[in-house]
Amino acid sequence: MGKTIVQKIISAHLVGGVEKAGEEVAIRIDQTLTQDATGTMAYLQFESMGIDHVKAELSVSYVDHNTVQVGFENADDHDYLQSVAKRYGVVFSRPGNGICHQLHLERFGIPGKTLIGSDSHTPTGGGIGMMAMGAGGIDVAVAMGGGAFNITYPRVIGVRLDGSLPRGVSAKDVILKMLSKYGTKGNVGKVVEYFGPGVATLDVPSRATICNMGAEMGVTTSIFPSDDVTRDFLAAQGRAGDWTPLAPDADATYDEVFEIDLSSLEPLAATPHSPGNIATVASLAGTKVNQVMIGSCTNSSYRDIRTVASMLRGKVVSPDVEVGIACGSKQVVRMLADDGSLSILLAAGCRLLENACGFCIGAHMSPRSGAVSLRTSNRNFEARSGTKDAQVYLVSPETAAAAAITGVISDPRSFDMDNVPSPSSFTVDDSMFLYRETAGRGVAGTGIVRGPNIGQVPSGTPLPESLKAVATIKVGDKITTDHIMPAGARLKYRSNVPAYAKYVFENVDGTFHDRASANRDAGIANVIIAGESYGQGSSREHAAMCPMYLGVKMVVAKSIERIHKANLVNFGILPCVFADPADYDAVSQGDELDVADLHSALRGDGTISITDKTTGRSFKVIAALSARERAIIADGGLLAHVAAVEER
Ligand code: MIC
Ligand code: SF4
Repeated sequence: MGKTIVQKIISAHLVGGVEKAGEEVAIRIDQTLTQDATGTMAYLQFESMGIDHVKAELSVSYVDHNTVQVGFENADDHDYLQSVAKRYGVVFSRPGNGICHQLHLERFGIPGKTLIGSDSHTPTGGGIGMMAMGAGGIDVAVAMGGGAFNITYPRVIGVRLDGSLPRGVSAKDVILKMLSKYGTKGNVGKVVEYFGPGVATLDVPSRATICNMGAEMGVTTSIFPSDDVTRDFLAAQGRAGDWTPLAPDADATYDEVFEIDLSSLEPLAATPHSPGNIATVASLAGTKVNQVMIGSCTNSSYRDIRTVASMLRGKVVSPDVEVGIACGSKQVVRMLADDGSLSILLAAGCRLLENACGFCIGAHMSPRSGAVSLRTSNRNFEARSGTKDAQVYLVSPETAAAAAITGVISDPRSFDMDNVPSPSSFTVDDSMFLYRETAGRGVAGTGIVRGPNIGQVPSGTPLPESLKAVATIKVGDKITTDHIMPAGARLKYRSNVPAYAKYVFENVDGTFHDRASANRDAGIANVIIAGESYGQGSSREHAAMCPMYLGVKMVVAKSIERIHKANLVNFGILPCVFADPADYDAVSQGDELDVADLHSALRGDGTISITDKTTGRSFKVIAALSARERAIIADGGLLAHVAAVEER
């Protein structure tokens, strides 16, 4: 039977398991990427593995998240990352070079290769035909050391694209259309493959935007074919030799097919507070806007910002709107400077921000209280902008620029704008990538710089046979990793787990840290009770690592998202789902729970009985884990497991 693109890539990289939807397979990883906010822990874990140098074909360490440098912490992290990259053979992208996903697409992505990154938007690489996936830092560390990456062999959603996008409608509207169909939950274990005649009408950055926000659907990854458009993009980046064609077999079949006629799309927006709340821009027109932020790894390409500049040419932004522009890379900034777009943006009154994650992660540019903020980024979770009551809408660059001019949400189709063709040559300047010559082997004897902000990775303890526990917190559906482990102002504690753990669930229940640590100190295990789609969003393993540090032993939810579930396992927290979702309603926060016979349950089918001592009821939960995951949990997490295996 014919294969889809993803099936072909998996077959070519398979090192273990059976190629059957729903089964765990192990695949070889060609390239890895890290960013600074997850990277310090990833490299600390890599160091603890005792491997002499990286074994992947290419590993790149980007610094793009924490570049604000208020206090010494960010700079300590940067120095550590730079020194560890040199020592172990990792290419280092200096702060100021740009956002990891945009840079990786421009300079390193290769069709048909596998990539994992310690960032959930790593699937951006699908725009160039890579099988690119987000993962926890420790999984990236394992892949850097030449180890396999484990995924569920996916079901494939084939999305057939027809027609071409009308003027004023762009890639963001395509992925928002996808989100209106598939939502942000219920897509675990699937990948999205785009095909059909409409594919050829989209340039690589547009394809990358679409793959980037596939992360919001919770799919493992999204991918486009590698065709003439891909070839021309690589050639324009001076990388013609990296191109290979990639297409599904003629008789490939998809598990389901969704058709989008690009010509019929209209401008869309994700309304507060979820990327899955989709409305048409027309239906929101007239809503007063206080802030417009253009950039992030979703929409910060030359095409995107140049289009915005063409809309702002000769105009000044509304006096009531604060407008910020953050380009994706130094390449983008230089090209906009050379073609005059930068001057247009500055003349229009835009605030030019550093080419980094910045506003997207709430590191700066938080809107004023109660503001309406239109952003071209990918997540509008409550409080992520840094302002809890801000109303964040996710829109295309065109819709953002229209609002910047008028001060209200406006349909961009009636505005003048250039149709920006894909450049025949990009400005290539790799001077901010260090250690390319020693990539893959490193420089032995390099001292690793560890400022006071560089802490240690906490270690887990083996899973006991039974737990005397309490339901320390009960939360609802769609709890994101931003709810569990806030970023923004707290981002600087990423390398210091005891300091960062003080903020677990900060915006959900400010007392959680004190209650959980008191339980831990009294020998009582903490259990998190949650609804659907627990752990949506980012790959940050701190959302497992910090709860582990606070003595959380179990999460019981209606469903758990892929990367977060893997992170829970890696940090020795048992991820379980209710056998009967109705039992969720019967457990209350504060209930005392008895959990018995854990090891025998894990040796069996994973069904665990919990007695709620407060209500006297018993209910069943299921730990659906592979044999590999069960062994990791039993030993108290991946690092403890590796040490235990060496000892045995
Ligand atoms: C995000 O967009 O939420 C982040 C910040 O890039 C995260 C990574 C992190 O928390 O450091 C992600 O997407 O994985
Ligand atoms: Fe950075 Fe935002 Fe992209 Fe995350 S989503 S990598 S914070 S730009």
